[in-house]
Amino acid sequence: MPRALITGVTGQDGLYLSELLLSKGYEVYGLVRGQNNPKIELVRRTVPDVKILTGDLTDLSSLVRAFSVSQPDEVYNLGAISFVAYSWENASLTSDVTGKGVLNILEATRLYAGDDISKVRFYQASSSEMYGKVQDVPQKESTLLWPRSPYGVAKVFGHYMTINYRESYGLHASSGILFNHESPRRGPEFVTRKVTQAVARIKLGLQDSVTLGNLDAKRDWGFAGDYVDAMWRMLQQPEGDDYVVATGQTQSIERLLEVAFQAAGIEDWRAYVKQDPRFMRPAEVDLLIGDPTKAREVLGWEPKVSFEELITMMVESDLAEQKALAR
Ligand code: NDP
Ligand code: GDR
Repeated sequence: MPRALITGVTGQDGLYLSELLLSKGYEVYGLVRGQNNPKIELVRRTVPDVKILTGDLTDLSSLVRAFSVSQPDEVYNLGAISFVAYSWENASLTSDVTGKGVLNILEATRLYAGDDISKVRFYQASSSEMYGKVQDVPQKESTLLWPRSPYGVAKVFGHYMTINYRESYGLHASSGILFNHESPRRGPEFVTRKVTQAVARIKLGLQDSVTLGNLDAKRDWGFAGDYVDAMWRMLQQPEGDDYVVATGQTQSIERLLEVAFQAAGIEDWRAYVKQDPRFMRPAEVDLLIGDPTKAREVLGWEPKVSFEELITMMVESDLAEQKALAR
């Protein structure tokens, strides 16, 4: 039975990846940070077969212990401070967790492997935010990185450190440059879920409007359940490498609003949307659209859920959740 260690198991991707690996017969260990982390219950309820370990990406010895207990064949580093807006307010912490945390887990991986670096494979959750002020349209693996937030800068550090461990030590290390991916499990701080949750509450008469920031930004949005499959596929290749994972299509926030409100049977979204500079960012990433050709050709990966299906799925899930809460 192959063994996997996942950091960030309490997050959106951690839950989907746990389900995928368990369905493939893996023994799955999940790293959970903090004392009495409330999300531990979510993991226990959603994926009860995951074995929970305590640890933090900023604490190398906790990572070394997690490796020693789990003895993994595959490591998926999904843990991060992942909210871009928050990263300006907590830039140093974001650098420590999202950036230097990658070095810590790479080092723990190398210490665990000892003389046999081939005994473990490593996945790093890199991000399209690294492209920032985009230098190519669409963005591909070779596109110059130009991050626009402390989060993006920290991810660039993690990305290059992953490549460096591959080149320096021969570690089977892959960096998945994933574009935005969403689901009913998406945190409510991110724009898709903020919108679908608000649409559900507006439809049920629990809220009058939703207040957003920049409506012009464009993102390449896919379904998280599809994207964790690409992570797994990367670690099944003969060599580690870097891959863009994206749909190849981009949508504006305005289009997101149109689709989400329509999914709840509301045609005129403009009547319910306000803007506030509070939600604008010091530097914006205006346009993301990925070129997933390499992932398709090498990994045989393709997204299965369309943007419209994704947003409709999220609105329906939020309607059910809000109805249950209002009862
Ligand atoms: P989430 O924000 O849902 O999950 C982040 C996870 O990281 C949580 O489990 C969180 O734990 C954990 N974490 C935070 N701080 C630490 C720490 N100090 N030590 C250990 N773990 C920590 O993110 P997603 O699931 O959406 O994303 C997974 C990864 O992929 C992240 O690295 C993200 O940056 C990256 N990514 C995501 C994309 C997306 O569109 N979703 C696109 C590209 C990359 P806790 O619950 O305790 O806070
Ligand atoms: P992003 O996702 O920054 O792309 O990072 P987010 O959903 O936060 O923002 C997307 C775009 O929407 C605009 N926006 C708003 N965003 C939020 N959160 N709230 C608002 O009210 C709002 N109004 C407009 C933003 O300005 C932005 O342009 C996500 C995270 O998952 C990262 O961890 C990941 O690396 C990238 O996707 C790829």
